[in-house]
Amino acid sequence: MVSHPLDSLTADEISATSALLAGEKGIDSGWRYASIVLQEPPKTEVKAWNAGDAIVRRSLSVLWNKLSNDVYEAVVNLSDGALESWVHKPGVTPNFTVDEYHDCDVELRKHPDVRAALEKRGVNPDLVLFDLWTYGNEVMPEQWRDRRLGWVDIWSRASEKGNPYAHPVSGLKVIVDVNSMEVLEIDEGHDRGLPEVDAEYVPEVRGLAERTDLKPLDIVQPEGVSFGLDGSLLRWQDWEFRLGFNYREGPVLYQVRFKDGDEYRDIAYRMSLAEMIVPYRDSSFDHYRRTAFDIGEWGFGYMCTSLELGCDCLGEITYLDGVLPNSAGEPQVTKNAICLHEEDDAVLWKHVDPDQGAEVRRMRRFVVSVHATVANYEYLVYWRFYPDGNIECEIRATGIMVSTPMEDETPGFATGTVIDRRTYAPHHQHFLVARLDLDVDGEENTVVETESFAAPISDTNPYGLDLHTRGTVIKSESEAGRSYDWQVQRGWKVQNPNRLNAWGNPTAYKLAPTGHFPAMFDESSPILKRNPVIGNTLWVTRHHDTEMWPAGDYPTQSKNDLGNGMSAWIADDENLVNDDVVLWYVFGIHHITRVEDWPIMPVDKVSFTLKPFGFFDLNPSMDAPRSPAKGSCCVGGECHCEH
Ligand SMILES: [Cu+2]
Repeated sequence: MVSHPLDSLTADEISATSALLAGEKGIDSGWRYASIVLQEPPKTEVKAWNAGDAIVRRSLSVLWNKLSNDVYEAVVNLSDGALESWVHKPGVTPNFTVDEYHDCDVELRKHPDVRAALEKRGVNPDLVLFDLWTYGNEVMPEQWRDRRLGWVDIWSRASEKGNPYAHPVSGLKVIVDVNSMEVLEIDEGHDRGLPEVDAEYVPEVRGLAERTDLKPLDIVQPEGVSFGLDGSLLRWQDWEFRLGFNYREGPVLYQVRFKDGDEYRDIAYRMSLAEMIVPYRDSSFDHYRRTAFDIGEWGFGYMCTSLELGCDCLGEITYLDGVLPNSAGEPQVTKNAICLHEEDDAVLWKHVDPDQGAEVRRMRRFVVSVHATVANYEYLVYWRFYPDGNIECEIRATGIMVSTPMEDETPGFATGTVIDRRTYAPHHQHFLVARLDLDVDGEENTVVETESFAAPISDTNPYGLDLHTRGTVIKSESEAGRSYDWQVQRGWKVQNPNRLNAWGNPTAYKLAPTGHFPAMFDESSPILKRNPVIGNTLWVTRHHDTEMWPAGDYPTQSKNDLGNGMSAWIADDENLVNDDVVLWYVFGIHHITRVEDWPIMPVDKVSFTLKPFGFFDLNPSMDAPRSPAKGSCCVGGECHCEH
């Protein structure tokens, strides 16, 4: 049931879209769908919409003809059952699909030349995994630049139940036309064999006994949960937001508000992860093509997997299914793709008065989470809401690192770390770009770059103690790209200059930068042309409904972001003062590989936080309830502690 204009497409709406396109345009098995997604109504329309108003539903499809490789964007009006637009998009390559990944594996598995190349190296073709990757334009072979081109990495497991990413078949890649699944080239370099590595992570395969000294730890909420979900609308404590899910971003948080007294106050219109770029920082034969744009090239939502109670999420969980199309345009349901739950997070606030005793409140947080498996890696995404007004986005990366055999037992390795016998793991970076369409008390906002500095010693500052702050308004898009500076504790406040708090200052939310690292690329590197966004910590743009993907609408096989990406958006130098602004925060993991990340990587965590900064007139969690003390010594200020 659709009850709001921002509700994600239902299975029926996906089916209706492909059925209509089959009828109107003869779309059949000679085509593939890259995506079918809700065509979100313009922000102005959504904001003007009231419960009970009519909802006009539209889908946006991207599809291509496998024979001609011609790409089309189709907008279907689902309310009228009409095709509203059908636009040819020359010169672009849509995202790759999960179906192509699987089809490629099936085709290569039976391809005689591929099998022969593996057997020549003593690799059992029945124990390999064919890992299809997309190309950046700069590394595509010249003669195939007009094709839908994939390159395939080959991995061998030691046994049927062994780690599929245990042994890279180093020095052997297959180049495939992904439309026809024709093998264009078997690219053969060196053969370094399969070193004897300690790669197994499943206890039974390792022959390892699991430890037995852990007692059960369970989370129970005997009276149920304290949140409510009404359609896509989530309410918990003072928070309210809508939840969406699509093939590209995975979860999307819409219309995030906080109830302050009787007023629901706007904080954000839309928040999501808009791109992820993982360049491997190693130009050798095995790795020079490895520059993954996992969101734009593959789709984060497509990679989301089903979650298991007790393993992935602990406690009283509400699960939501992910409903997405396959490449035939049929709906596919990922059961339990999104986990919603409350968590205990230690202490929210506390003070011990020697006379009156302790006042302490537990921090409870509300979490929206998904897990995506992107080939060898997993990304776990947590959007967390706190009673003090904080919003946190945390990413955990785990899974299996890409490894590579070396020619000899070199102890040090320039572009990676030696992690096993004659094996290194190349250094790489995981850049994430969060799209944060903040609306602090409405759309008219100004971004102020804040810094701290020591005031010089003077008559009024004789001990040099004075610490001052300064703020610089980011005036227009020619100033869009901002870098981090640890020395001045730089941060960014999104202020509403039209609304003052009780103490006379503009209400604001602050982006406290963490998890950022410099891109460390030569200025002329092709990856920076494809995605210049990674060259800065933060970008600020004026809101446009069409400006969604910082590396461009179609980053697969792209040369640059000039079509509809960051460089194009900021070229017109639009005003950013007292206007509707969007923040693009670049963060992630600078992964200098570790031995301890092998054979499976314990989660690496990065996060950033949006904090109220004068948004409220005081701590908004003053009404947090006392937790009933359990068999403890202090209750309601009275302590009877036995020592
Ligand atoms: Cu990594």
